[in-house]
Amino acid sequence: MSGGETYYITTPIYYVNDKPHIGHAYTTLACDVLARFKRLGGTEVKFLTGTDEHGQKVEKSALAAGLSPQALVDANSANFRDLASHIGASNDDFIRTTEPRHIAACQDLWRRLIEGGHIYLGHYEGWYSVRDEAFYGSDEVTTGPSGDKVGPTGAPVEWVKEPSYFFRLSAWQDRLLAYYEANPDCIAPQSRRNEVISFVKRGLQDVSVSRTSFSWGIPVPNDPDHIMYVWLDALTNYIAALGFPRQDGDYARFWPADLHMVGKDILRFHAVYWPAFLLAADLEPPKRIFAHGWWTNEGQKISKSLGNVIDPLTLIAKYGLDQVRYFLLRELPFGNDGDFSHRAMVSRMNSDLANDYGNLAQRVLSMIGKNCGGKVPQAGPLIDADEALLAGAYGMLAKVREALDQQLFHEGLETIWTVIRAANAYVDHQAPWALKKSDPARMETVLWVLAETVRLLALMTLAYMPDASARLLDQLAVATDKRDFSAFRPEDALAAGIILPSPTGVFPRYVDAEGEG
Ligand code: ME8
Repeated sequence: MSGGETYYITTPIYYVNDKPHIGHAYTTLACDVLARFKRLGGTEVKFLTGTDEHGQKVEKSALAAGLSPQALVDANSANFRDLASHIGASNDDFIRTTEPRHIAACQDLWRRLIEGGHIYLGHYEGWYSVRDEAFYGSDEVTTGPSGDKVGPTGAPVEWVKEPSYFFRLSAWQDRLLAYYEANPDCIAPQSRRNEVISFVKRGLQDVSVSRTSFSWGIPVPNDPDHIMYVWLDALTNYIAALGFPRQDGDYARFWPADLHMVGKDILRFHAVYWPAFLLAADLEPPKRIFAHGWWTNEGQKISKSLGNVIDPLTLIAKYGLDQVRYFLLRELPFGNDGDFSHRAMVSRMNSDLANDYGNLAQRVLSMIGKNCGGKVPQAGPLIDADEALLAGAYGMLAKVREALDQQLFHEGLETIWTVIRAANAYVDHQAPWALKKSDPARMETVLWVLAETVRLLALMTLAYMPDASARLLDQLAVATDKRDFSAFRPEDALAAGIILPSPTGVFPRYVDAEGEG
């Protein structure tokens, strides 16, 4: 595949002191859909996720748990690796910041920044939040409800005073603004881009990039009293996974990243610090950073202290993997904040999946089973209604691709559901059950048009709901080498006479113990 189109997509690397929750699952899932969709289109994809294992927060958690930091990160990193596989993520790599390849990349980046005169030794005195692993200015710190000082996120801050290396971020304002200007799509959504630009326009201060008051981090080259600030360390994972400091191989093929997917909480690190570090080191900044919104649970902020953290594995066990994947990407416009509720989940599951999509497939496949001897029917001449449905179905690919190129997952699904709804209306109008006696040839045509539409729908939903879509393709006896977008054309349409397995439903209705749904 070398020489063809490539796509490099990354999730944030998650802090290991937390247990994986729905928010982490959401970001990884969004990346997974894009990675799968691109692969189906023949693009060579690298999809990276991993864990962020250094920093004061981890050191503190380990101490509290009576473990060495390494033992803690080994145990907890595995939870995130498992999460990726439980939500069906097709990541090509999983990076841990305690790995030698990552440490080597950070130290090399540091050397480049020192050699370029972008880092100098000074003294840091100011506020630091261990929970956010972030430095805050006095103007960002307020007194919280319990009388303690808190940062803008509500996390406690403490006053720290220590020798520190600084990155000369203040020198990068104009070059960052020029980068945003020259690359209008590099930060999305637009409202977030505007926020970043106005933040940079207000002026940038140099950032502290090393710590001396604890030791769980990557040693600064030639100054072992210092460890690197965890964000400089963490951001470097995106190039470490490509083999940096080597600049051949994967680095040459995949850098700059096509997309860093992040939550809105960490946009500033990705859209301001990271491009500045890269530009200073003479490396290219990423092509695009998308900051999505935050989920709440039944209207409340999700937090460990409120005890309302949603465990993705519990959700999957309760509703099903494809159902959860569908819900998370359909329920809200990607980029907005949203609320998780049992009611909304069940409503999507029953109305969109069971009633619309599942029922369409089930009706068509069982009518073929009963009336066409379980074989793909033979299409006769097509009438306008047939052509219209098929044209809509073949037209989906370009529209969904356009939506996904802008990370508009919900719009991609809306396009697909327009065809599902049209197909259900077509079944009602054409009434193939009534044609069985009056015009069996026409019945075959109608059922063929529908089966071909279901084939296209199943190809279209493969990236979002891989298991259910594959089961639909199984039921249409679609060969494994015809399960990508090269087969999304009339030349690869279902051929009459092929024997189909007996149909089984793929989207069950959800019925609550309390009778809800
Ligand atoms: O910030 N809703 O790691 P982290 C939606 N290690 N998404 C959510 C969410 C919610 N309620 N909660 C978390 C870090 N997320 C750093 C990143 S990258 C070089 C270093 C998702 O474990 C969202 O993507 O706190 C958010 O940005 C990320 O988890 C934060 O993960």
